[in-house]
Amino acid sequence: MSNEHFSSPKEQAGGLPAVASSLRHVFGKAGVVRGTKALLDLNQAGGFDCPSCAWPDPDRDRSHAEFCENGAKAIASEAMAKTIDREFFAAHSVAELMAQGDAWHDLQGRLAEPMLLREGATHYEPVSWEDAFSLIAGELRGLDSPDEAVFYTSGRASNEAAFLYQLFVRAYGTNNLPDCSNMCHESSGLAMRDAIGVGKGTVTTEDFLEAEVILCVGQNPGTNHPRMLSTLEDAVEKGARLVAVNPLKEAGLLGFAHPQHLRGMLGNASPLASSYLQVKVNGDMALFRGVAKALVAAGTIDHEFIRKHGSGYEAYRTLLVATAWDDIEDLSGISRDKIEELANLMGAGEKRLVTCWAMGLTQHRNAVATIREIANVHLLLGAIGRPGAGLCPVRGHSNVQGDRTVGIFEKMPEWFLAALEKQAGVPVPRKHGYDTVASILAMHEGSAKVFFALGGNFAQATPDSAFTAMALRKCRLTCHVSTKLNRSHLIHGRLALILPCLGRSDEDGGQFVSTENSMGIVQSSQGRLKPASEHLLSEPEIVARLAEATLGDIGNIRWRWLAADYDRLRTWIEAVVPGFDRYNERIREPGGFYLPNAAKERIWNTSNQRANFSLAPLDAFHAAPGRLLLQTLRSHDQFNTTVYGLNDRYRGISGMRDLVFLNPQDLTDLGVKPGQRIDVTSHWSDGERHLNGFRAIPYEMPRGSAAAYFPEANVLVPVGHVAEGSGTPASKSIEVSITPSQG
Ligand SMILES: Nc1nc2c(c(=O)[nH]1)N[C@H]1C(S)=C(S)[C@@H](COP(=O)(O)OP(=O)(O)OC[C@H]3O[C@@H](n4cnc5c(=O)[nH]c(N)nc54)[C@H](O)[C@@H]3O)O[C@H]1N2
Ligand SMILES: Nc1nc2c(c(=O)[nH]1)N[C@H]1C(S)=C(S)[C@@H](COP(=O)(O)OP(=O)(O)OC[C@H]3O[C@@H](n4cnc5c(=O)[nH]c(N)nc54)[C@H](O)[C@@H]3O)O[C@H]1N2
Ligand SMILES: [Mo]
Repeated sequence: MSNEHFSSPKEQAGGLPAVASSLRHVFGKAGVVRGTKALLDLNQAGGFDCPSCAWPDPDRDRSHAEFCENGAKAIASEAMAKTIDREFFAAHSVAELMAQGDAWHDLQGRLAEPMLLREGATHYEPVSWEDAFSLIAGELRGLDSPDEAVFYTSGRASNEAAFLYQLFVRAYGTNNLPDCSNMCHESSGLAMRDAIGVGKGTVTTEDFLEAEVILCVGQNPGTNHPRMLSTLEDAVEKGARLVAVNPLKEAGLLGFAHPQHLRGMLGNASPLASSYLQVKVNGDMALFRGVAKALVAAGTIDHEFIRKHGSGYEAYRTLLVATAWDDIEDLSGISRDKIEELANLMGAGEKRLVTCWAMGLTQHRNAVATIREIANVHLLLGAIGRPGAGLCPVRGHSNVQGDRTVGIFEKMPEWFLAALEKQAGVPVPRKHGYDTVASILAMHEGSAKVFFALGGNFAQATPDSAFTAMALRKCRLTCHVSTKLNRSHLIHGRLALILPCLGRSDEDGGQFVSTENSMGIVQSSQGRLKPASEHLLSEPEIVARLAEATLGDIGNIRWRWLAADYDRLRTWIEAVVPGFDRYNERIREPGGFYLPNAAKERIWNTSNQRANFSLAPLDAFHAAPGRLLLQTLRSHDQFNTTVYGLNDRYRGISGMRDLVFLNPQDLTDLGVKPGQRIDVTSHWSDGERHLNGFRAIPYEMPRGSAAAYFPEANVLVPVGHVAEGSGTPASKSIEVSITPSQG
């Protein structure tokens, strides 16, 4: 096709092309009137929270258009007036739908009525809500143990929906509550809880403006958190030095032309990163250990902080001394000079350092150890719990952090379970549940038989696509609460159900919900668009009716009464989760409220009540000679598994997703020409996995590395290859070999 091509990557993000792209998506899909209404309400006090990412809105001075290009795409996709109903499903068999691509699925429109796929049927058929709930309830009650059911959550569910959902699941009798966070920031949460006693970031946007140095590690904000670029631009203007750590040159880290400021519209970009370290894939642990070694050698550390708050410093110092620079340089791919330069920058001045990171760190085998190494550097500098300094894991889904806060976790701590039990007046199980990977394994071996999902696209988002598909197909029932058609509806169990729900931008009987962003701010979100179909139910109502059908009212729980008024749900959250005092009152204040964060106050809720250095052996994931290390990443035209289009503008890609980025010299050594088709094989202890006929695209990145788009490349990710401790699929360290395609 003539519109498929690749060219040089861009050196800045934003600008007029971003505005043009926003408008094309919004007006093209949602229509001019719905599109304009949605955009005007987006991220405004009293409006709805953007479903695209978890970056916070400015505390004050919200512009009339507080959205970004990719937020606009998310809204355009959700606010589509076009619907898919019984006629659509009668016209297209499941097999036909399976043959279509993810972008086509998204274009078909909003799911409009509950649909059932009977055993052996080729087509989905309509079903009433009542019958749908009694069918699921029957299946759930028919299991030998509640632990034979799995209840997945994706991070768009509101606090209210998520709280009610976990209450139902636990009252039913299991902690099998895997969520997208298992594949996302689980490694960050675990590392931070052990180091500083909270699993969340410790900074606010104000801290960015006071920082001297900001590190952006393993993150592509130009595409995935575009509103973060305006915060970075402001910080750089105020004098902060931004250092990017990324194997790939990403346009959004190089420069930013603010699409809502005249200067930016005219294409005048502000330079962002003052230095760009093209670390080897998975070389970050070595890089940060090198920084720590240099800081300790130079003596530019905060002795008082370490003495007063730290634990394990002496042993860590011994470890640093014993680590050879040769190993650090070899594993990180960054020279000692450059590492010392970075350490000098951090150790100078008042050590106001903010470190941000995302999936480039969390999805590796040693992810937890890598993030602990970053925490070590912050502890050396005392760069935590004071203005302009702290740790900032940049969350993905818009309410993934809130879902965790209100109980979506397969191993919630005892204090939460005890408080929930007391409030609900029903026993709550204590045995830990399955996380995402454990759920796949359990379904595959037949010990989990019902799969229920509150949002998301489990079949596409999870690793090892063929293995996971087999796991889902073994289930007695797969059931999805969804807004849009996706592949998880098509890779189904013996019976399958699609339960269509309201989205963020939809009017919900005048009620509002609440979400928590990446910085621990809880805010209200109220949609105002007329729902795409009269048959849609809100997520809380779906959960309540299912719970009622399955369990009836029990203990203190009157399901439908609770869900009928979200203030009641918030009262329950307040009773169970600390930090939500006067929830109903404070959520009505413009901008919402901050949840408490002990580490910000230098209170360490760790086992020893101190901030802990970690002492992990230095390592990096190695590919065998002749093989490469492949990472899976997002293009500019997708939200996770929702594919909006086939371009990746900043990386110079048009009209295609079936590609692998490679270092130009590696391409030559492989005997492959730019654009030529290649076969990719991943290697793991249990055998090989294949992705054939993709195109080789030259890109500036360290030798020996490769990158391909998620979800297509998930076929290559072995289900057993996970981050140690957190269980997050290591989908950014896949060992592969590449050969020219045959034929
Ligand atoms: N438009 C849009 N917005 C989104 C999403 C989306 O799909 N589309 N997804 C949302 C979600 S759920 C999430 S979690 C976030 C994801 O946000 P990101 O983490 O930015 O997403 P990825 O595309 O996975 O990008 C990973 C980045 O890490 C780099 N990287 C890979 N391996 C390494 C490594 O070993 N070391 C270092 N230093 N860097 C590495 C890659 O080159 C890439 O720049 O975005 C959220 N926002
Ligand atoms: N190889 C590889 N795999 C990855 C990643 C990677 O970088 N590489 N990233 C991982 C990460 S960070 C994440 S977070 C996961 C994402 O995993 P998921 O959260 O499971 O996937 P999404 O693509 O975000 O889910 C999209 C679907 O959610 C539904 N949806 C959208 N809005 C709503 C709503 O308001 N309510 C309901 N009920 N449904 C809604 C729509 O039907 C849509 O099709 O993928 C992970 N998988
Ligand atoms: Mo994520």
